[in-house]
Amino acid sequence: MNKMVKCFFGVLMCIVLLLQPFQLSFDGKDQSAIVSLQTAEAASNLPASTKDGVILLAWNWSFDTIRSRLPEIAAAGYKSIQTSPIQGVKENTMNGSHWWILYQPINFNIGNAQLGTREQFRQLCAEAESYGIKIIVDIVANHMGNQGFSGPQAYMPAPNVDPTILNNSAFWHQLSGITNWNDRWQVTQLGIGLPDLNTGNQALQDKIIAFLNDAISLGADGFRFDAAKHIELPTDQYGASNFWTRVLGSLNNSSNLYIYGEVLQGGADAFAQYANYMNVTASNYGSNVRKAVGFNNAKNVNLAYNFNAANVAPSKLVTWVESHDTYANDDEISTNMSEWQLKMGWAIVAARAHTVPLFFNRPSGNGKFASNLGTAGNNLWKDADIAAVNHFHNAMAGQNEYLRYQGSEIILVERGNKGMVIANLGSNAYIDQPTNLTNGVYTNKATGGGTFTVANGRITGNIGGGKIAVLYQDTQPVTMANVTFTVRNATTVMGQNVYLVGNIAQLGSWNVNQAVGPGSTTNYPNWGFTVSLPVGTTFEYKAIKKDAANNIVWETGANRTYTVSASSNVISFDFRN
Ligand SMILES: [Ca+2]
Repeated sequence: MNKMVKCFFGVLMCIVLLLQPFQLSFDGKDQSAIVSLQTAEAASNLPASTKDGVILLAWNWSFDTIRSRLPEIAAAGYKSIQTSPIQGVKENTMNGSHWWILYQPINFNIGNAQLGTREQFRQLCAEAESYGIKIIVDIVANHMGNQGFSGPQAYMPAPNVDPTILNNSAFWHQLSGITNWNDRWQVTQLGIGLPDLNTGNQALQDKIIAFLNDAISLGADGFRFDAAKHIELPTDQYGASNFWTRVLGSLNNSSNLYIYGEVLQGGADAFAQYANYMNVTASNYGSNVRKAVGFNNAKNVNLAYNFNAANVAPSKLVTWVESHDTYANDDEISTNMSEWQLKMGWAIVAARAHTVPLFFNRPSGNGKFASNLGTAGNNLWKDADIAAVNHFHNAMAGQNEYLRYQGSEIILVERGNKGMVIANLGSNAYIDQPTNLTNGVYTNKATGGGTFTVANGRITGNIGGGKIAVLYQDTQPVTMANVTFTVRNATTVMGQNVYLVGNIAQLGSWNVNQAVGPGSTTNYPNWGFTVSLPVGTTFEYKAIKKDAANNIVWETGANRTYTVSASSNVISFDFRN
């Protein structure tokens, strides 16, 4: 069934469910039946874990804003969503140009005016779970909000900082700023224009640990540590502490968390050392990708090869074309990049193996900060080409990469023998390159369209100027899920049993001789069945009563319908006499 038909069918199903609320009941923890139906297909196309997928940085989006967009986010292929910081902050402004307020916390509690409450955060995590989407939370643990922009006030805590933090002098480093960024002690022990917390203090660490575990208890799946470079390592020569080992070692469910630190490269960054404790941000690579696609530089795709990350394994790197800092900060490092440049950069970054690419969502509207805090940004994150590259990334999980170049304006990112993304920064071109791809004709899944042919170890085909080609065969692995049915109150006479029959092969294709059953009668007159079915399958079915002579009693009324979810599939209904 094609996608259009499926979508239309999904709408129909919702109406059916609304009209017949008592005929099907679902065992949903937090998700409704309707959500399960919408999510089934999307979730089945996302990889299992954050490290195999791509992250949407839903910058400044409130919890409710993110929650309302989950179907679109899943459909666009994002495995994970990174929130802005969720802690209480020093002001309640919603002015978009004051985004930095979210990086000026006053406590280690969940909830602020811009993003929402602790309960709204919980609801977001619960609903994201039903889509197979992970929630990564931005954590500000290096510093608190300050009193003013400049001078000594920049290093004084805001008066509304949690008094149990504000009034404990042991919780603060010296209240002055870094003057030498090549001095590791200064980088970790002095302020970055903000009052620096004494992150080596165990009682302060305990507050942070409790906060992180609270977020985990509500469903957080990982953390991005803001200004991680400014929190000392156990291996630092001066100013060392056990912050990272003790805090990260105290997290509940830690083996399932994705943790990365903002370790912007430059100065005394100790970049490779951080990678011993967490994943880290390949900020130099972002700079090179921006140059590669011609931003303030002559286009040169060869620049997009080297991660330039102090030999840290690519599997420990978070990559991006731009970050909220390069976009939003006063130095405007990437602010003037065009959407086309962003898209081409993303095609390269997200086509590659091993790293976890992060897509930054710019604010919507005209001007740098046109939209209010709490609202969604512009729509580039769900652009058809961006989504096609995301789906490619997901489908290629586990495949190694091989980068090829056709001149300085065309890059071919090949993954195993399964797929390839071609980004053409130049004019219309004929691709003719060696390849390891399996022989065949590949249809471009990006908007540029067209087909490419692989034969005799070469790939050939036409690509439009400034276009992306996303090439791979649709051989999605089928995920199976158990679906349990309980047919209630189906009383039978001697020799008669209850079966399920439906329009799919696993339910006999409406052939009563191949119906599933008889059901378990542990709780007669209820009949239980468990059937393993491919996730995403939509099917029609009915219960029947059948005796040894093959006399059939069909349920009355319309066929029942269901779509197999990736998570819970529990169906229970009364036999319609
Ligand atoms: Ca610090």
